[in-house]
Amino acid sequence: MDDKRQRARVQGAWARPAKNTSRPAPVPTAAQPQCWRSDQVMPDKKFTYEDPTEVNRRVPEPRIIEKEGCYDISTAPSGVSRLRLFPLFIDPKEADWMFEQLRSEIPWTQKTNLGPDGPYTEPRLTSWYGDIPYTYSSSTLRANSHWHPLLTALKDRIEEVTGYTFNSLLCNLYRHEKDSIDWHSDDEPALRNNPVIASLSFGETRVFQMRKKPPPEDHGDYMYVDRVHVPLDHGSLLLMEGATQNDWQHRVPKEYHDRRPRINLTFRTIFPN
Ligand SMILES: O=C(O)CCC(=O)C(=O)O
Repeated sequence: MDDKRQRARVQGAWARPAKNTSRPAPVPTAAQPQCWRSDQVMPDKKFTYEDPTEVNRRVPEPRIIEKEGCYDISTAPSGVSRLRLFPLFIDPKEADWMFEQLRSEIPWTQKTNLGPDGPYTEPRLTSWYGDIPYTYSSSTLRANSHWHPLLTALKDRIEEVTGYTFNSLLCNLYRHEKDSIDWHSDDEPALRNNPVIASLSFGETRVFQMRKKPPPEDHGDYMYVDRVHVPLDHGSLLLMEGATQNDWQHRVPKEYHDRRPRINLTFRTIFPN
């Protein structure tokens, strides 16, 4: 990325003419123009190099994760941030009919949040399953306490494979390329410290982007942070564990060419109070 801040700040300066020069520089007089003719001798000058005062920082290329595996994306005092990707968690044929059922049978709604510039409607549809309502961005999603049987079956299958248990689910429907979710971490107090999030995707592939939170000395500047991109395909499962929600943010950005609908289910564990 071309950015002014990327340029090396090399400082140099024209040194003054050496004191004991054998060729004295001609002094311009009123009769002489204030420029040098080709037959005149230039004053003896040297270019002196000084070390750059600032380190040249590069914007790192995003790391692309698309193969099945377990990836430690960072290690910090807060712990290891770990992703586990299962690209074909659901067989594509099975995923096809699941997608259709979820799209038509989940009670989708469009939530209105309160941001710094006032209320705004989310650019996607959502539905929340759990024992208690879910509050984020200063507004609350009513809980569907009666789980759709397909959602229960998917939760059971994920619990069996991962060894984790979940009691809540946020469903997201991205209707087209303009639907998105902005940078955030799943770090609401009700999720407690180091929550495990299991994210199951159906339909159109969209890129799940992650960026590491910057160190305090960068004062909230995300320019040079590490980035990870995970294209989430039809039937894929992504598990986020450890310090991932503490140390990283994620989003699914808008796209600029046609995209078919996509459903994402994020299973979580909510602790009341
Ligand atoms: O759609 C996705 O893959 C991400 C959803 C998400 O970030 C969330 O529900 O918090």
